[in-house]
Amino acid sequence: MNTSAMIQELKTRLARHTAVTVLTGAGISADSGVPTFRGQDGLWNNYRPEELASPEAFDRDPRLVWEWYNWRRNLIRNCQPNPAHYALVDLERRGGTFRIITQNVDGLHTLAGSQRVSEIHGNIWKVRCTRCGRTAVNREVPIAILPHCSHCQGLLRPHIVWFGESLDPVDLQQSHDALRQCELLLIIGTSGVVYPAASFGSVAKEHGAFVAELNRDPTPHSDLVDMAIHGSAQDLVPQLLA
Ligand code: BV8
Ligand code: ZN
Repeated sequence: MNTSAMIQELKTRLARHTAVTVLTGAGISADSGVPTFRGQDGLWNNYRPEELASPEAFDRDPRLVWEWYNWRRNLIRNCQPNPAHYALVDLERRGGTFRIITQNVDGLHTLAGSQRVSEIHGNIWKVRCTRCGRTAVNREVPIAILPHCSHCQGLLRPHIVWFGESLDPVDLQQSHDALRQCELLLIIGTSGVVYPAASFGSVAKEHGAFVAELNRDPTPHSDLVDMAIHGSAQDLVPQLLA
């Protein structure tokens, strides 16, 4: 099936189905100028993830980790949602059961206006106290290094799920409910290598959903999903609603 025939089939399914779940990754924000993690120009090409995105790295050198997050906060604050983010806002407004599960920490889905969003890897604009656990929104760029909690003076860390850390149980529950309930799962712009999100396509499929992947490049899941469409998210996603 060629791309336009696949888009047409997805449009028909979207019009018919009342339970839709969307899993997004860095690829949906790439067109907004947020660097992806892997592949050419990926963030991880210059930095080893375990050196920066892990609790061990933060224990060893919190200053280095905060400098990396400051650099990313500075990049992301100038980025705006793109047509793919806005198309998902329109999709939610059509009504029915809907949830976006995003691995992105940039906050662009909510900035675009999406309501039902589970940010399963956290949010770069939130901080959390390593002593008392309080979370807060903090949009300072650069954030003072090293930032401290106004309640207990504990060291603040990014409110982000690092490698080796568990996801928030509420986010996990919302995600699993959405994967079990949906008739259609759209997987947009993720390389599908980071767990547990990498297993979400199979979970939805086991529960009977039609699973479609929209990605610029093939992924390890392209042969397992019901449909894989290649192209940029900002071109493809709006076409589904046109
Ligand atoms: C956990 C935070 C329980 C940093 C991130 C061995 C086997 C299986 C699992 C494991 C294992 N060893 C360790 C694990 C567990 C580990 C894991 O999955 N590791 C992998 C790498 C093997 N997972 C965890 O630790 C998770 N927790 O499992 O808890 C537990 C606890 C302890 C011990 C065991 C289990 C926590 C994972 C959280 C990781 N946090 N980031 C930060 O953001 O500051 S990961 C990082 O990757 C980002 O969050 C990112 O969201 C995520 C996924 O990446 P993608 O979004 O997919 O981005 P990527 O660049 O890879 O791909 C972009 C895609 O877009 C590409 O396909 C590209 O082609 C496409 N694209 C590009 N441009 C476009 C486009 N598509 C469309 N349009 C475009 N324009
Ligand atoms: Zn505190």
